[in-house]
Amino acid sequence: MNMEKLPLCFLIIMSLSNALAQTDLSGKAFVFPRESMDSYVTLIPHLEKPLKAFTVCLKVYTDLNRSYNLFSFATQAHDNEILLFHEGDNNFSLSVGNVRVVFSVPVTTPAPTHFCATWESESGIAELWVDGKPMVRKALKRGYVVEKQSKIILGQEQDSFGGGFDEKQSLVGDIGDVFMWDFVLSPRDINTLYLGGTFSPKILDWRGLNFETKGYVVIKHHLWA
Ligand SMILES: *[C@@H]1O[C@H](CO)[C@@H](O)[C@H](O)[C@H]1NC(C)=O
Ligand SMILES: *[C@@H]1O[C@H](CO)[C@@H](O)[C@H](O)[C@H]1NC(C)=O
Ligand SMILES: [Ca+2]
Repeated sequence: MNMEKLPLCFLIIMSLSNALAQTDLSGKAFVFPRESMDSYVTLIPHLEKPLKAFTVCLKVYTDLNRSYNLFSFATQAHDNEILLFHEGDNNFSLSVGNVRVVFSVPVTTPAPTHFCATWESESGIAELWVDGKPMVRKALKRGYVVEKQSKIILGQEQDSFGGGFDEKQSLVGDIGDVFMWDFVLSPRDINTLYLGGTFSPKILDWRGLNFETKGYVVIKHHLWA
């Protein structure tokens, strides 16, 4: 066999399967049109090593008043390895390694809202940015390392690895522009993202997303600019 042809063949097959597996969701959102305990989206990350820092950004549009999940990253050991969660009463929590800090967010009428949560092991500092504005930052799990063997789920909140859903914690509404980095983005970068700019994230990229949907989830044009 020709040694020059083999790698080329291989490359073409690899890029084809990549193209099939990854979807550019720019301009789109996942819509969860009704409450359920069996509709969700699993995101498959590019995560090669444990995390000593991260930034997760996403956009959500809902008129729910009750608690609901924004981003649920579970491991076998910790269902809330990373969790961004609305607790009710405009309290949003970020959990790392099953430990939670709560941010009180002044929200008025329902509007598409941009969130970025950041955490870094070295300082233990957790930040929550809402529509480009920082909440007061807090201490969370200093020295911890986030495990990489994970299930990332949108729409439902995991109480076990890939399961343990509660319909009263499901998202009803739209979610999109989900990105995740393995470092803490600077305030300037978070502002750029909020204003519609993009960077190339390593772990999750909305412009090349590997995902699976289950149940009643629809992909539609997003309702925000
Ligand atoms: C949301 O819940 C709060 C407190 O439970 C209540 O005062 C408020 O009217 C609710 N808002 C809506 C839109 O249901
Ligand atoms: C929201 O936070 C406030 C202030 O910490 C607290 O009094 C309230 O009980 C919290 N509400 C929920 C639903 O967690
Ligand atoms: Ca949980």
